[in-house]
Amino acid sequence: MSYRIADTLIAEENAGLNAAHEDDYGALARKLARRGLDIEAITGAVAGFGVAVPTWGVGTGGTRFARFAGPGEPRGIFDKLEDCATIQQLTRLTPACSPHFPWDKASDYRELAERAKALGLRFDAINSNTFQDQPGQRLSYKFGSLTHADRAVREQAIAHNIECIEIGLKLGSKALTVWIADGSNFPGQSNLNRVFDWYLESTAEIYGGLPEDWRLFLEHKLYEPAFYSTVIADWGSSLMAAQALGPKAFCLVDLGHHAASVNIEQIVARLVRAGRLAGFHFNDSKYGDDDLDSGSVDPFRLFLVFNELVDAQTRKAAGFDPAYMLDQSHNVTDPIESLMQSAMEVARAYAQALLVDRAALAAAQEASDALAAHRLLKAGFLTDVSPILAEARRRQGGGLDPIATYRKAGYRTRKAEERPAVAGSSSGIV
Ligand code: RM4
Ligand code: RM4
Ligand code: MN
Ligand code: MN
Repeated sequence: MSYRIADTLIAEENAGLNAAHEDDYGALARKLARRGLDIEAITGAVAGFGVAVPTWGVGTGGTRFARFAGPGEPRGIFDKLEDCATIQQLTRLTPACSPHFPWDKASDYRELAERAKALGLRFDAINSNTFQDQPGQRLSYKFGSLTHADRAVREQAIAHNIECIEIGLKLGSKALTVWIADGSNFPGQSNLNRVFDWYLESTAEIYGGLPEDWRLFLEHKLYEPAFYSTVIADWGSSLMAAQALGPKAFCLVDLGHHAASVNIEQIVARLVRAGRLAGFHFNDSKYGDDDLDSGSVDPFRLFLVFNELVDAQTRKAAGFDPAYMLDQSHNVTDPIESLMQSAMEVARAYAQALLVDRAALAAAQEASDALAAHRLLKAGFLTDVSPILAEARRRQGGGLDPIATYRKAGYRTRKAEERPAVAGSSSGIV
């Protein structure tokens, strides 16, 4: 039997923190009441919020220079599920995980689905991978996959995506996320229009293989690993493709996939308006696709994204049903701690955005009162909603201080004993 944190330990740890927590929650309730806000409504909304954990995030990540493995890393998808379940057990914010194939291949998907269910998890969007070659693979993706000049390579990449849908059906997933690394390193290396035609042709075949109730998430990224041009570099290309494909195709926003100064919240607003926002891969960055922990560098930007989302939710924007996922690389921390912290930061941004007085904001905007409008946003952002997050966790059996309880439990040490390091582990992104 592998080690799991006992619920009784969480209860004991919570008991020691509860008096201070209740004091803080009561104080925040009174403060919000003075602003005409009912804390219970916010706590209820946070309790209903979920963000999926990427299975590749529970392994230690690395850079193109090195990966410094940590102790007790998951050795395969079953270990990864256990770690994902631990994150959910303590935070109650991550009821689903988003798998990546072929990294998470299993010999028996029914067994995998049952294991996830027993751990209280479900599967969110399936991620395909045609950005690497796998051992024994017939044709190489070195010069592209869905947009390779050779039809046979394109067909192989399409077949992989169809296989991902088949696996996803067995796991109860309802979406496929396609991110391709295709692009070029030299001006002139590829015809910028021709490759887009191939992208549309290939994704149309994948789209044709979607079950009725599935969605296709198209993920754009500015650069890397291609450094001159990337086929689906931006939200404009992504939206053109989604609109060409049909109503089940949507545009996924990975926060790290834009030029450094791009206004991501405005992109979110445009995609909501077009009815094509798939959802998010949350992370943070300073320079590029850094895959740093959500909210660690620029929590205000995360808040501004949620400000757009709450705006859309409040006015019941047509077709608005975003999927929330984390997509991070944990190079210097315990991935479980980073993922717990990140899920809480994402929920924090949501709670802060819920505090914004939208009627007053609309009035300030109508009156062209720029400073008043800005102060209304800041009032949400600057409120410490930690007691709300803690209360939402506590009510669902989670930890008042998840990271402290995780450390107290000695989970990682126990896993280091149970999971001897294996060569060539599929953990983490390098
Ligand atoms: C670094 C740096 C060093 C080089 C390594 C491989 O980015 O440029 O000079 O030794 O790469
Ligand atoms: C990419 C992109 C994809 C993720 C891979 C591992 O940069 O963000 O979503 O699947 O990394
Ligand atoms: Mn991503
Ligand atoms: Mn990325």
